[in-house]
Amino acid sequence: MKSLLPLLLATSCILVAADRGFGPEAAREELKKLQVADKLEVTLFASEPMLVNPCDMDIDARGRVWITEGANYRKWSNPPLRPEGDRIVILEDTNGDGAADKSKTFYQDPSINSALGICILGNRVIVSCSPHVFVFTDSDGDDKADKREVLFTGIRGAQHDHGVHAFVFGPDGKLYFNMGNDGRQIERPVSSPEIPLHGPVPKMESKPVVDVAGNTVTANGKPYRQGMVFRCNLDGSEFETLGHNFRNNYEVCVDSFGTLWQSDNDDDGNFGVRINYVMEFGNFGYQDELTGAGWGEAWKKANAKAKLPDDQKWRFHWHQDDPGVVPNLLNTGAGSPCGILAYEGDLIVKSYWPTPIHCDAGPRVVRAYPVQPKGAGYEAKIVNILSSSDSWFRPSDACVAPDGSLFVADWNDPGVGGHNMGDNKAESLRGRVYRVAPKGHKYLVPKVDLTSAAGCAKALQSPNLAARYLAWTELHKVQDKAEERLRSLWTGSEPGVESFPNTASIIQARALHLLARIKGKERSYIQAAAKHKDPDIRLAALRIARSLNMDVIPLVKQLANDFPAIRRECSIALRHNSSPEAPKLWAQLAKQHDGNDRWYLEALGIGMDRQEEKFFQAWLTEVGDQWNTPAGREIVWRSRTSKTPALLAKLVTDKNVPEADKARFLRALDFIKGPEKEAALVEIATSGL
Ligand SMILES: [Ca+2]
Ligand SMILES: [Ca+2]
Ligand SMILES: [Ca+2]
Ligand SMILES: [Ca+2]
Repeated sequence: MKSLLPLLLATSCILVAADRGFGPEAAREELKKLQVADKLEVTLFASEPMLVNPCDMDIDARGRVWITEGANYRKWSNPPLRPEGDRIVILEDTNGDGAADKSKTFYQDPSINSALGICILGNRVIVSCSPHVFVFTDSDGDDKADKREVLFTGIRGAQHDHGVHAFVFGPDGKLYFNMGNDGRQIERPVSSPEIPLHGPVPKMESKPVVDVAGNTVTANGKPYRQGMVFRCNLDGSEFETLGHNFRNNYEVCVDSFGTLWQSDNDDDGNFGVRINYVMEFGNFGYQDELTGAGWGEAWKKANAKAKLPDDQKWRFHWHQDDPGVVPNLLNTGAGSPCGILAYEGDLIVKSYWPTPIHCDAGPRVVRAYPVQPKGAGYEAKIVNILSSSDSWFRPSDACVAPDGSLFVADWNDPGVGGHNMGDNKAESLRGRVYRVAPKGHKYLVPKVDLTSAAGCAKALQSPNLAARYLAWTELHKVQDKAEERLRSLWTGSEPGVESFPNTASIIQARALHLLARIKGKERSYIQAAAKHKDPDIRLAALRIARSLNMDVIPLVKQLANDFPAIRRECSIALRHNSSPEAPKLWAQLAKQHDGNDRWYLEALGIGMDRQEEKFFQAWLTEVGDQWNTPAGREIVWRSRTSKTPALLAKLVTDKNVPEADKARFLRALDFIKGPEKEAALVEIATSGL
């Protein structure tokens, strides 16, 4: 669901809509057009009229599918196709045949028309619907909401695909979510967050969110721009901006090591859809960082001398050649990226790694992106899981069920949303949910038992996030009473671990997050994790220490000569760290830059934020007159200090530096202000070049 060319397509297909079948029988017929990856099978879990127009989906620990509907999407909300408002429905398979046979309405109200996000946390449900993020509570367990609260408000992008998106529960007990570039700002209520269960949201006093870095979270270039991604506590406190300058980053997912994955949509028609590893606190380059100019300007400038091939456009679209921009993980061409998840089960993809699985409603495909580390970053492949020759197949979201099977919601429309829908007759709105699993794999959902540590430990191993939330919360609550059981997961001796042979470290990481949050034991578990044989566990150790506001200096010292990805995380841990040892440690990390690893260079840049002068000087002191090496030149290019302009001027006026590199060094000067820069410009101008 995202703005796209199919607007045209949608209009031309409206005529066809009338001839199309409607209801379960038509859905079963269209199911035959779906193509699924080898050894897997796709079945129909639910169809209209049980649900229509699924905007977003979550699956609870009992394997029930929750859907936010979008019958009242855009112009169809005024007057609404459904005057009572859009619904949140719960679809349940009560007899284990793999198809829903029961549909309940959890909540219905115009205030959740076309809600783009739903997240089930026990008896609480977080619903993202610009301008608000609501928390609904079912106090008596009858599957009907009893209480409505406002967690965040003041977000722009109401009835827009680029507003606020779904929340997910992280392995650290925190919430992660994002908003596209129409969200722009976020506020929190000042007084009681509770409002009447139904009806328009009453006017409430609110104030802008200021994040942990001290920045007001507003897309005004000071410093944030465009789409952003966030982390906060369950109550919305300790709010962090983890990345910015996306266009329409549709959903974020986080794996058990705490690594974030996201998709982002291009300016439609420019073949620039991308998948990102979200390096924390990075700028992802949709607009010019300095001026906020659109990417077209950079593209025009680049083409002024000679026309560049179109397949180079993405570099300019995401300002990939500017210092201070984190590289893309994957470019996937044209599309309309929607829901994403970090798959950590063993039914769909056999991987030693958490695998992002993602819906792209444009090319009508659900893909897995198996990821491998590469230097301080990652590389990924593309594996198609589900696609269709039916032009109405529009995968809007994917979720993993407690048995590890993959559920896919299908908006079902000739277009991808983007302010339009061709399926727009109230009496015949369509929407589907499919289940993908190995052939013949029955939909059996293990019962979650939270009354014992053993039951919780089992649920913590579930591939399903709602089950993990329940387990995490209970295990965290009982603290050291669960330590023994968590230790056996941590050391790999828990029987359950054997059923996830490929994901042993994933389970260990989940246990670690809890062990390191047992009061008084934090340090000893983080220490053990920092010495662990799996680099991702060492990486998690640094992240947990940061999350607990511990002194990270001893850890950085310990890990400062480790693999590039760990050193990347060391640099990020030094960001805004005021220890007198930080500059020297950063210099130690900088000296290990190989000159080619852009991920590493950007991590160094993030680490030196607000302390550029001190950190850069520490590096200069160490390297002395040996700064002018391939790696040293990159560090100069990325730095923004009073010492930088003179060094850049040296490079630009050096006859041995190739012309293309000179252009890069000149561009780097744009990011620096002050008299040193002016002096450098004069030097370059008078050098006779
Ligand atoms: Ca059934
Ligand atoms: Ca209730
Ligand atoms: Ca989702
Ligand atoms: Ca539809």
